[in-house]
Amino acid sequence: MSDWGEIARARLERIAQASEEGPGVTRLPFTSQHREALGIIEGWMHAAGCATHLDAAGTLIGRREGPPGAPTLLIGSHQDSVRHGGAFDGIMGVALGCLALEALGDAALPVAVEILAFADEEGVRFPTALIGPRALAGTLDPAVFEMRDGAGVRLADALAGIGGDAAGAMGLARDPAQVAGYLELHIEQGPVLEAEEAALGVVSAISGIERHKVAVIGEAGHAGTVPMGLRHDALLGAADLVRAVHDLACEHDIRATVGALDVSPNVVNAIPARVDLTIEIRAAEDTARAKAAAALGPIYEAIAARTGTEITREKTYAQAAQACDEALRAGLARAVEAVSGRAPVVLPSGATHDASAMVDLCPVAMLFVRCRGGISHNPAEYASAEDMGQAVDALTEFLRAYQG
Ligand code: HGY
Ligand code: MN
Ligand code: MN
Ligand code: MN
Repeated sequence: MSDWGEIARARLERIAQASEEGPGVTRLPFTSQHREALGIIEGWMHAAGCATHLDAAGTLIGRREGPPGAPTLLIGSHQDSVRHGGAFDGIMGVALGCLALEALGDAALPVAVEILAFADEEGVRFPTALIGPRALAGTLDPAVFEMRDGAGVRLADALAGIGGDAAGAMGLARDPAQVAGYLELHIEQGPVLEAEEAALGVVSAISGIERHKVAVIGEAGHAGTVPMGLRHDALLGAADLVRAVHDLACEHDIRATVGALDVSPNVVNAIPARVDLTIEIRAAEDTARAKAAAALGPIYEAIAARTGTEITREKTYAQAAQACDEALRAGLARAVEAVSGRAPVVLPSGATHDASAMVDLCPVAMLFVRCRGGISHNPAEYASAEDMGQAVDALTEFLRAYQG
């Protein structure tokens, strides 16, 4: 095992402390935890021989110069986590990118290299995500800066709090001719590599995703006096909907989740008046996702009629499915084979990533690292030092062989 895996383990253990209290890692964008993490990541980038700066979208960039006028190869992932998430999702890709550059030493490359630590991929604090990659790709919608978090803080103000600048972020679009491509190393967050007994995998495509905000509106009433047949129980409607979403996903062979649900008035002796919930749909093909989303309409109508409720919905987010670049994939596959002695597992990504937005700027490719038990978005998320060491070796090998 290369020492790089051991160094990665220690660094990730350290940066996991840059978190709110509570189980696992909670490091949301533009917070004091994010600021603490930036200081640590800057050290990683300096150790890799990079000059660093924070761009206006809150992305920390470590740059290693290449030949004059050469394009730049981007390597990165996100620094933020979900609430009480794991210590590897996102940040591991930043750490391993820095270590591969460190391992490379002063070997000449035909390109410049930038390591990118994006501020916000999870979209947990604000109802948007991917600000950093979208700024670089020139696809950032300025409206996102007016969005507010649960405490009413404007995104623009939170961004300014760590030294970013909304107006400046709108001017960060890179010239595609100057970008050779984008690589993202990421924990698999699923069970496939473990089942295949493989440390590393090369990603074929990244699933598309859409999110809906749904309200089931019934009528509050006394839990003791209203007969069952006369109720308009919002939670009964929501319960039917949760089951219907599950069954729809199984039928369409896609993934759909009711992840958040809020009952009001949420008291023991009142019939629920209203339930607010989210529905998230993911699929490797956008047509499959659209078909499943369209099937929700009649489901809402049937449940509303059956339970005497009204159901409203709003699509709040969508990201198209993205294929990874063949040439970059082939380079990663050769590198994985060189360091592991076996052709890599090739698999789709059910999770979305910063790469999903970078594809609007340049060719992208992803290297997955085995995830114990396929557990992620959970404090138990784990990648072994050995597998991380192999990922660093593979990325170093990729860079050594890279012809631009
Ligand atoms: O939700 C996702 O797929 C990613 O982890 N944000
Ligand atoms: Mn991630
Ligand atoms: Mn995640
Ligand atoms: Mn990502």
